[in-house]
Amino acid sequence: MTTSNASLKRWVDDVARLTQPASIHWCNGSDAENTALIEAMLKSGDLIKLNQDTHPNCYLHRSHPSDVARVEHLTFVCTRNKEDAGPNNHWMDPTEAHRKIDGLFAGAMRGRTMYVIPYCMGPIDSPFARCGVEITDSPYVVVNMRLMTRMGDAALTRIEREDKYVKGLHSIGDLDPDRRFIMHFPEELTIKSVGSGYGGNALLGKKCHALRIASWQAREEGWLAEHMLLMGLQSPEGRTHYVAAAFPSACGKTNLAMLVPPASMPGWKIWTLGDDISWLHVDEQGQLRAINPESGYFGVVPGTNRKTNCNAYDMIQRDTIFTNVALTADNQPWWEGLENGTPVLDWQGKPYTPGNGPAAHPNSRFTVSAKQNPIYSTLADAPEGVPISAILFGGRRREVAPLVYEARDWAHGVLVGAGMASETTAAAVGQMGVVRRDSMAMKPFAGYNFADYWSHWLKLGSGANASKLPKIFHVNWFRQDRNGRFMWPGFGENLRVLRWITDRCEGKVPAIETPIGLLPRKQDLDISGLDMDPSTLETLLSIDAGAWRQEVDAISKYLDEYGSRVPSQLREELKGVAKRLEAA
Ligand code: SAT
Ligand code: MN
Repeated sequence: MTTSNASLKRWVDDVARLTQPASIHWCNGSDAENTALIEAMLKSGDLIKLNQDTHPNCYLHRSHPSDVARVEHLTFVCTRNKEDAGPNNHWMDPTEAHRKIDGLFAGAMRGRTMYVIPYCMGPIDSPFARCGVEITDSPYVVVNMRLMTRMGDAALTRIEREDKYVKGLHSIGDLDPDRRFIMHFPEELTIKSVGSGYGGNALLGKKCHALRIASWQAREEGWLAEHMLLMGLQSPEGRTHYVAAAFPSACGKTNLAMLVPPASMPGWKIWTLGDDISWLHVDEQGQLRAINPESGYFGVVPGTNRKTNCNAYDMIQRDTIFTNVALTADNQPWWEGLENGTPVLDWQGKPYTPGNGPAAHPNSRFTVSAKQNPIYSTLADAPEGVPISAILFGGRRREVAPLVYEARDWAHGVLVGAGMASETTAAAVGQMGVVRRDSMAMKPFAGYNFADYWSHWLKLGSGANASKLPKIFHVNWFRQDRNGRFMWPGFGENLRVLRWITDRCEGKVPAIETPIGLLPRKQDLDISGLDMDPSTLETLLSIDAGAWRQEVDAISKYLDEYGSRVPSQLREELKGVAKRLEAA
């Protein structure tokens, strides 16, 4: 197989000349192709067959022990002008970056097959979808991309028609962390990644394309590419609100997107459209709409069980690729938080010894088709996307941030998102549990200067055509008491908060004006049936003016890091909060 598109053909030839593969395989996305790849990986040891009686069509992949998470310090945005990448990104001059990484690609695929993967991010017939081609020497990447994107013939047809696509070049190289780089060239719609086979470093359609490159494209074209889950909330009366929510990696996006309503809220129904990325645009009626560019989930495994996320638990019992989980004696996948089974081999395949660290890697993952989700919304395939009623921002904050508050308007909401902070997690290499600013949960993913990104958000909301903008909220499920215990039960009970949010969207309940935004009245947030005393709810819904003054100072210093490019409107919004706090 090959292509009728001359530029694509030329690029593939050029890459082959550089990387010297033994053979080239154009991926068509068929079942037969997938089966053959899995067979080959079982033979090579890249995959391990799991217990097929309990987990039909499930496989385990063990990545290199030094290659288990995204590597932000090795991830670069290479723009001609350094300022365009901004202080939020590591930058390298594009000429220098190409030279450096092409050196690592030279001969990198010798003896290996080079796979050419045409893929589409978003419904194949959607005007908001965008295509890409990933070239890789990893069959594990191919089978994952098949689940995570619309990959194969239909995508290739669209690419040949449009003649515009993101070029992604990937090789696992020798997996030496000293020869590992993830480089983005947004001006050339190009990604080059070498030396890692893991998730966000290697599945280039995901974070590299659908966020870093897409955010750049989105600014040029007037839309938004965001690190947001996408879900529908259907009330007992049958009204459905669609909500997009930004949380940093490993802060519960997958769980929230698949929420199971608590017994206390009969008649509510949740629909999942996406668990990680949303592309948003203002339609001709001035309504903000969203599509999920992905077609699968690459979710955190540990902690997943019938109680925390029954939908995810059910869908990963078949046709799933597990990465870096532990194994039981009868070859079932095992992870911390699973209610049954005993691990005998840890994620590295070594005999499991309790006390020697977790059995499954904390960032172990499942890859599964979204269609396996029992509450999958078929609107995830709608070319026009869904109308958005509310945008949520949230992080892991053991203090300061209340359970929920509403921004006063769009511009204030942009400040709420820009000032977001969260404790770091195992999804990226580095220290865990440190609070850092993570604007809109995009710190690792915005493909350009955050200051310009905030301006773009403000501009999108002030456009004359944006008449039906969603409300913006901030939530924090992770508040802790003095003894380090979580104060809010989380998981399904989060629907109680989401109900308040939809009540606000429908104008059903008033809210309390505070210096930082609008908070629920206690009587509007139902805690009946929860083992929670009213004083806890009071704390969850209160604002410590002193702590917030410090927060405002911290946000102000953070904005200073972005210098004169910071939109003055954002500073004005922050001044407004400061002034209201002063008066409080
Ligand atoms: O590794 S990924 O970027 O794909 C997952 C995540 O960290 O959000
Ligand atoms: Mn993510």
